[in-house]
Amino acid sequence: MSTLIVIICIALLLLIILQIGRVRDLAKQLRGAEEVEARNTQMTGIYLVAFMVVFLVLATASAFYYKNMMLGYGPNESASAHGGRIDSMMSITLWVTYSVFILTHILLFWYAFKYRHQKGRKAEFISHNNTLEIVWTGIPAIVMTFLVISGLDAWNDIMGDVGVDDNVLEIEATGYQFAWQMRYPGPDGLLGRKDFRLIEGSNQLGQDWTDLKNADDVLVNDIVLPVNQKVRVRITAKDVLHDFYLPQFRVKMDAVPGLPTYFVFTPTKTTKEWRKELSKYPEYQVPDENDPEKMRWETANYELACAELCGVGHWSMARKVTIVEEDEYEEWAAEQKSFYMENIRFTKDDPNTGMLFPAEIAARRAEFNTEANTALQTEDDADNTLILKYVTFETGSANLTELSRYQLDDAIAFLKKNADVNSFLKGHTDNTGNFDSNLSLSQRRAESVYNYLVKGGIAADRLISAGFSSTVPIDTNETEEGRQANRRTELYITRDALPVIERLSK
Ligand SMILES: [Cu+2]
Repeated sequence: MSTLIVIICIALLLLIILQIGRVRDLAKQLRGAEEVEARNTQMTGIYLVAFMVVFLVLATASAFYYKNMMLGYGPNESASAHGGRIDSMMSITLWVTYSVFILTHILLFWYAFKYRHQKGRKAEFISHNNTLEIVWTGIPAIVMTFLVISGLDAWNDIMGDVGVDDNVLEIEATGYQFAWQMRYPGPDGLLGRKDFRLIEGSNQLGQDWTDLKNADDVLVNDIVLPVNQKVRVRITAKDVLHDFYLPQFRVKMDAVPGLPTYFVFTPTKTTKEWRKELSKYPEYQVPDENDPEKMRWETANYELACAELCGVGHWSMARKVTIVEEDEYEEWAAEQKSFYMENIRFTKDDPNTGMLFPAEIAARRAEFNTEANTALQTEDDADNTLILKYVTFETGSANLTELSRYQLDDAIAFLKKNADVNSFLKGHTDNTGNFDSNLSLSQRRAESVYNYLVKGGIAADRLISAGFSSTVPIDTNETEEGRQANRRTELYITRDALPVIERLSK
């Protein structure tokens, strides 16, 4: 229906134009063609000049009216150290093109009026004019040179990498369909090695766990950064092209599978400061659509987006970016958990089970000392049995594993510090296999620990050891977990005399 109306309107319009033409022809015949023609050209010239004035005024006014939507103006001021430079280049280019736009349009319309057809006036014939050629080639060339050179200079500055001595926080962004995976370096400040061949269900980034720099790396979805800190973002992608885009920071770089890129920038405004600035603008003084209790400026967040049309879920790649003060950042960083420690450590994927990290050694020591001191504090000695859960043996033998020494060293240190404490080492097994061989094994294992302590400088008269085979289970022997709990070495500590051992036998 509406199409029909439009077609009819166009037909009527054409008809009107046709009729006007006819009226003019008639008028010409009546008044003399030349006079009518002269008047017409004059009127056309005047109309053109009037149109020029209205057009240029409206164009300028609308630019001012919408200036808060332009880069670098109003709420769109940049929030990074280099961003102002990009904005000022945009601004300079805008002013240059605007001046040329105004000038050329004034000339265009004014000349159309000034050089309109007039009776008896003849056009001047100019074959060539060197001055004009120089002016209209020279001026644009100079302006372009200025724009291009200052642009190149800014480009080199902004796209440059970090120096050797720079204090830089390096993080990593990996784009995939359809999200960003952010990786932080953890307390060591270094990102661990990656290899795409290691990517699997439990290792989405392909981190190489044999590289210990990976051990404290943190994986998060949203970005948190300290203000005024130089940040280097390693940018990469797992599947298709994405683009790491932080609009408010003027950061934009393609994320290309197989080709690592980077961007170095320094955020200069915290989210809080930015929100405060936004609160000055009417467009932010309206209730937020998603949270009508609050104003738009109160809920505004910096964002990370994907600026490459990468597939159907492209829109969902937006992530929150929060810029905070240095101490707030430290607090946040301290709360983050290492992906490796939480998900990989001591699982089948962990290649480092043969060693302990300093933090683990310290934690186990603290745990042991707390347990031992608590046990000694109570009058009753019945609860003085400590399970040495990190003391383990090679399968079927009494040879201590490499990692057992940490807890045994803790025990030695504890006994040295508490010289009045005696201890009884007890070996236990589960109920699989022959009772006698279990008894012998449990005795030899307890002795192994005994020997280690004596070697470590604990007087032999403060120690006794015995094996109990499977006679003292602390868990069921029906499950593997239960049996594992039953296979154990215990350290009984007391300030009293040690009991006389009744050796178990058949
Ligand atoms: Cu994308």
